[in-house]
Amino acid sequence: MTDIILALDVSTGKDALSIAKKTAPFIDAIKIGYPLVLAAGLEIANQLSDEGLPLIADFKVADIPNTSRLIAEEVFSHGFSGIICHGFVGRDSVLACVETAHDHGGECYVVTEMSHPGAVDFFHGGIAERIAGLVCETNADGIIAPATRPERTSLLRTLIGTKKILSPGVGAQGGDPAAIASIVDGIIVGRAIYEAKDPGSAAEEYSRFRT
Ligand code: NUP
Repeated sequence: MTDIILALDVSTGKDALSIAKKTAPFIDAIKIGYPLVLAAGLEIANQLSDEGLPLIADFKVADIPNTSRLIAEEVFSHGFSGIICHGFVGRDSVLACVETAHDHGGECYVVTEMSHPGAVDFFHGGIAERIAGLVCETNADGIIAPATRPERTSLLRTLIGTKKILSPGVGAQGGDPAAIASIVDGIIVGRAIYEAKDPGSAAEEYSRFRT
């Protein structure tokens, strides 16, 4: 199964709610993060939940275990079903997010390698592969891996087996959904949908890659 996940990085609650409504029939989940939450507050999550779609909190949590756990508790008490954390912080911090997610019946995704060009400065050379190992050891639910580098995401697939891969970087960052859809469980799309003249039609276009 390949889901379409809308990255709703708009800067007002009004835009977020309107785009969510227009795109909801064509998407499988909504991901929000700092841009929207800092602008509209975490309460926006409760309002977005009216669409009946899973909500993923992309705070890329990267802190000591206690702080990571406090962040994750706050996330799950606001109705999110998933959280994204960084993996480079190490096993104990990842575990804090995973355990808190599971305590609440939610999921935790760990960033293994980012999608932007600069990601190769640090994530290459074995780091992404080590993080993939950590994902298995901590019983995390899946990884975030780049649509901009399908060959790397395919390699990471061999390391995590059937755990989920959510993949950002299609559209605005240049990734081709056709090249990644068959190897991942979810394609994350932001600007190519929410900046489109007609976000509903743009989402419908991407829904071709849903399986
Ligand atoms: O490696 C990553 N790349 C990435 O773009 C990890 C992410 N979480 N993201 C997020 O995916 C990014 O913060 C944004 O919310 C979304 C991609 O948006 P866009 O480039 O499609 O507009």
